[in-house]
Amino acid sequence: MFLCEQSFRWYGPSDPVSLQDIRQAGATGVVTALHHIPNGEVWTKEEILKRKKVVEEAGLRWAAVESVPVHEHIKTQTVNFRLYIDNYKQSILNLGECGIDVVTYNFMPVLDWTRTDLAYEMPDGSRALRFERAAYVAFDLFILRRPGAEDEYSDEEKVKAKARFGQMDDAEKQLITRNMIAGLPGSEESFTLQQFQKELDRYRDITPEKLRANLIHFLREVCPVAEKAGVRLVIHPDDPPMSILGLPRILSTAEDFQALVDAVPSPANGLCLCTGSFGVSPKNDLPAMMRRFWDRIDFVHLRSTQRDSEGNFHEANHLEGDVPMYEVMKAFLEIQQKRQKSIVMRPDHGHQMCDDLRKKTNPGYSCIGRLRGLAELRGLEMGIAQSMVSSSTHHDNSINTTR
Ligand code: DNO
Repeated sequence: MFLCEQSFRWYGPSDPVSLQDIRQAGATGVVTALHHIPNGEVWTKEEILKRKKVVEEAGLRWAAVESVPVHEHIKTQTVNFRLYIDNYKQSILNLGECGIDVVTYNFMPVLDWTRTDLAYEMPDGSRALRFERAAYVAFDLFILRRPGAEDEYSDEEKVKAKARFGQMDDAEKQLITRNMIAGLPGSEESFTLQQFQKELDRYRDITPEKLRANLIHFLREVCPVAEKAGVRLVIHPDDPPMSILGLPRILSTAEDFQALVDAVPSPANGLCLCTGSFGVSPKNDLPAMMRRFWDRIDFVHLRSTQRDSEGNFHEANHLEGDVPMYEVMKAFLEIQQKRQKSIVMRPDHGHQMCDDLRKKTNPGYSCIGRLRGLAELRGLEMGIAQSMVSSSTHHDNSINTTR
């Protein structure tokens, strides 16, 4: 039976979580990126092999890249974007030649993932990442003061945001600014308010249709190279799955990914199914998406979120919240049997808890919370796998695993 390849994200040698920690969490794979290489430059074989060696010397496998970032000029098709596409192709070829065959990327303009609060206290004292709608609207209207923003919110939202802003002291205003635009781990970019407004201005004329066309152009250029290199590109969905600060976002639903497949049917055009990102929208049926895109999913992020009727959400424990993790895992196991291969999975994010509360950690990427997540997910997988085996044979009901 094919079970998932359990992996852990690692930000590289400066990550406070060590490769040994990752091994002790029970992961066999590492998901990492060469964050020290400036966005847009080629990842040389030398640099790739250096990282690969470090990972392998720790007894682990470099299972997926997350991410080779897509330069903003590619997304907007401005200035020297052709050079950046050529560089991207070269990085993919180099990764393929070094034996790395899953590459994650995203096409979210300017900002990667976004939260208002990185230390939301849960009833058990652990800390979670949270998106608070009123604080977000308050940031947009009264801190960023984005031109035209008032037209995008309802009167009720504006009243709530005003009240929320009134409660903020200077420290909170600075904190929310930092959280929103100074770059969460892995985002590759960070901005001041002035720089950020400039970035927004560059997108003034970029509609969602235009952004999608630019993504399709990028995929038409890069997928043939990826195919040759034996690499699958997997796009990470928008997090959260909606437009942020007026910026277009085009990978928030199943139909968004379908549009990419229709335009670029290349087998190299894949999906990173991030249940926490897609799961914020009640419209996304995650087990159905897993089954629908079964042959294009080569990387899975497992995480849950808890939303409320006001548009707030926080990150729940991995087996709680709105993501139906049992059904997701069942579908995940099914597609791996159908594909006859193991697919890389990582427990996404995790609460800051226990000892980690007293340490400096990367938001969402502390060790113990993810270790808890992985342990729970592994147990869930084992239970489902065992019952799948037991119901399919009367004689041998042990799991003969292949990873
Ligand atoms: C956040 C991550 C994202 C992701 C990128 C992929 O925790 O899931 O930063 O790595 O969007 O390109």
